[in-house]
This record gives sequence, structure tokens and C-alpha cells, in this order.
Amino acid sequence: AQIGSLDTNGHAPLYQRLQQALRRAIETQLIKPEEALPPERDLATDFEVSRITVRKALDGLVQEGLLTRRQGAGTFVAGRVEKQFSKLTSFSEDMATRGRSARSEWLSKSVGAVTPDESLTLGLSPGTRVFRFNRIRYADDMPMALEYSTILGSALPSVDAVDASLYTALEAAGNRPVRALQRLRAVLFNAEQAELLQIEPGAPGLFIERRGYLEDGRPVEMTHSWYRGDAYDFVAELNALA
Ligand code: 16G
Repeated sequence: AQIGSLDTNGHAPLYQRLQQALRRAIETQLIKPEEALPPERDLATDFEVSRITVRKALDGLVQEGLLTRRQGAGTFVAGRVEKQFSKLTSFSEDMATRGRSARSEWLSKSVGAVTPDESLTLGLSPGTRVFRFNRIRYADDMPMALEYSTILGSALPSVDAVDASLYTALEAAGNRPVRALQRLRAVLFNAEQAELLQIEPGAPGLFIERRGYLEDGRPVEMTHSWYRGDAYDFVAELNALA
């Protein structure tokens, strides 16, 4: 089936007109969330453009967050991620339940001492050793969030123990948080954050602060997460007051 047609009298470059036609097809749900896009070869034939033009249009839509590429499987219309707000899950687990693969780009990994602020909010003695993990979190090829984590030093064998998933590393060390407090607020991404997430400065986001605790009540994690507002639905079950 034909997905759409190019705007013939436009002055915009061909790839932009193709991008526009595909955007329209996605927005009108002609191609539905989570559905695969036809192969690039077929799109090139249908729209009578080159593979390079198709590739450029798709790249643009991936950057806009409308499409997502999955290794070896193709290009899909990105659905928003539904995240349970009251479950203590990790980013990697959230992505796995959606059939998407989690990836991190490291901004930095370091060893240090708690700041006076952290010491007071977490109730840790001044000077307590902590690890800091700063990352861009991706779902397939789509940047989803910025995360800045401060982890109790004694909870992990070393700063290099964290590779793909922080919670997997904490779990392996027997120190995965079992309880957490979280607060969330609406934010607008500044220029620097927007560049890291490949979105427009001023785009809406959600700032989430999580403090995770061990069984014995000791704080183990303090993470500041900046989630893209256009990629998430937060869901929770509410019960009437007893
Ligand atoms: C989630 C958590 C974050 C945690 C991370 C671990 C929220 C708002 N934040 O992003 O606190 O550090 O997962 O993910 O859910 P990982 O195990 O995949 O590294």
C-alpha cells in the first residue's frame, strides 16, 4: 500500500518533503506505533527517490523521535514508553519490557566523596566515598534520558563494576535498592541538555529525582534523571482511601 505522496510543488529539498510525507503517515496513524516501516528499498521505489534520500529522511525522523531503529530488525514507529511510576524498575528493565534495547553513552564515571548537599539529603557522613555515573540513556538509537547517579561506594566492588546496567551491578553485589523515594517535576531542556539528547532546546522534559535505600535503611542511590517529555507516559494505579 502506498504510504503517501510527496508534496510536488514544495521548494524544500526532496528528503525534507519525504520526511514530511512520512511524518504525516505516522501522525495520522497510517503506520501505527510499534509498526515496522517498509524496507528502505521499497520506500525508494514507492516515492521514486534514491536510497540516500530515504536514508536522510529516516535519519531526520529518528532524531525527531518518531522512528526508532532496531539492530537487525529494521525501522519502527516509536511508541511512547509507558513507565510504571510506582515500581522500582531500572531503565534497562523498562526498555526490555517494551522490546527495546537499552544502551548508555557514558559522559563520565568517577570516584569521589559526597558533597555537603548529598551528605545532608542522604544522611551520609561527610566524606563518605561515592561513585558517580553520568550517562545518556538510549532506547535502540533514540536518546531518551540523561542520568546522573551518585552511588554509595561500599555498595559496589569498583567504579568499573557498572557496564550496561547500574541495577544489575548493584544486584550482583547484593545491594540493589529495595525501596525508593521519588519526585518528579516538569522542566524545559536547556541548550546543552538538548544537544546531548538531540532535541530542540526548550523541549519539555521530566526531571525525576530518586533516592534508593537498602533493606537495612541505608541510602544507596541518588539519581537525577532528565527524561524526554515526548517519549514517556507515566502510569500508576490508584486505590481509594481505605
Ligand atoms: C532508572 C531510574 C534510575 C536508575 C536507573 C538504573 C527512574 C526515574 N530512574 O532510570 O534511578 O538509576 O533506572 O538503570 O526510573 P540501569 O540499571 O539500566 O542502569
